[in-house]
Amino acid sequence: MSLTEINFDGIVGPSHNYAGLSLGNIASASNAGDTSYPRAAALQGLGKMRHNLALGLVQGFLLPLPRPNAPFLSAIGADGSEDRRLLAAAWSASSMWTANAATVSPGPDTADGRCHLTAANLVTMPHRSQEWPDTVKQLRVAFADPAHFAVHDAVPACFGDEGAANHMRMGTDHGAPGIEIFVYGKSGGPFPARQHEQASRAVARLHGLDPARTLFVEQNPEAIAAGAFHNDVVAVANERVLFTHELAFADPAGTYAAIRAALPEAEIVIVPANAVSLADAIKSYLFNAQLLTLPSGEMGLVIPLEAWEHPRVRSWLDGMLASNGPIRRVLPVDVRQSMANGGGPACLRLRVVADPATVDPRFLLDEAKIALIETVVAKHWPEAIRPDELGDPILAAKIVAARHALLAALDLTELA
Ligand code: SUG
Repeated sequence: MSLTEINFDGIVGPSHNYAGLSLGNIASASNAGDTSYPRAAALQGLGKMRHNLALGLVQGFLLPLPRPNAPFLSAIGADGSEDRRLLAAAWSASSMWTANAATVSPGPDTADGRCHLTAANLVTMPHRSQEWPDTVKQLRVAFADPAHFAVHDAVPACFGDEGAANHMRMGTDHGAPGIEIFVYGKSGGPFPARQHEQASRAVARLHGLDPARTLFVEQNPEAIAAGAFHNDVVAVANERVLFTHELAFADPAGTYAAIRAALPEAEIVIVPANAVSLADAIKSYLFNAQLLTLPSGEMGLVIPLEAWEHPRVRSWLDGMLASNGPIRRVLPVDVRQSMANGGGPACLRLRVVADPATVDPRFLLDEAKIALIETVVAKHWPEAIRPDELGDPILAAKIVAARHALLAALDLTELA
């Protein structure tokens, strides 16, 4: 049994659009009403998957969920004609951000030795709250083997849960027992806290985590107020390394001390606000990066192009690379269509540490399967969607057919 980190990226769905639905997510608000490019968006996402596969890493994917979601509208007695936001919610392709699909605790951390996944209820945003029943259905296909996986329904809606975006795992090696850090929030100025402490504690209990290796840490309300609607906008961890903005946590010194006490090997790379302000961090998405252990053993940071092109962020990165720190490579990728809705490289992936042989192989990628998906996307994904087209029945039929074409190509029609 060889435990490996597998990144499951969300394929950007054919209804990808900019509806400004996420209060507290500055990119979503500032690009509201723009024309979106679903085909280009999906190809950019696939380009990132190819990039990471070529690094020698194991890469998987999760499918877009069924949209437009007619059952969602009928459950609230709406047809979308009187409220464009409800209509847009039913058309949202937000399941592409699979960091919010679930929280994952790998087998070495759990009481029964299985990898536990709890779907995130995403209740704070109506357009995201409809994701989890279809997400859990898909997770139960991908991780169907009960000897290795346990997939839990979302925790009750009284406690907001946003999944892996507010959860970090550290350890000496992916396959060794790790520490799990749950980051919850209290509202930041005008913006809601999406991750509630009780949701984090519920997930930790459901997963059978060892309390001595589980930390619950409060996010800095100042970071939420600046637009860090998820912790993964200001911090990312991999194995023994935590890469964080100095203003990410409500009590930074206490957080670092607790991490070092639980994991003496921890290395904490702190970016000071006088080098990269919270505003620069959130605009550039420097921390919404994939911090990856490459086959050479070195760590690489897959960042969005926006971070690479940001002068102050670039100069901090140049300094980091010139120093003798644990992050040895910086790898920029183009995911601009997703970024314009507040989703960087880290939002687009769900990390699962498991033996790839225990995962349904239909969800794992190789170069040939990426090329196959690209062909389907190029043929069926709409080139562009203007906001006033949401609700159009011809476009709706095209979006449904596009997803079905993908399911057929991947032999996953049971998820139709
Ligand atoms: O939940 N954007 C997503 C972005 C999620 C990013 N994920 C992580 N940080 N892990 C969100 O705010 C915008 C949709 C719109 O406005 O059309 C949106 O849902």
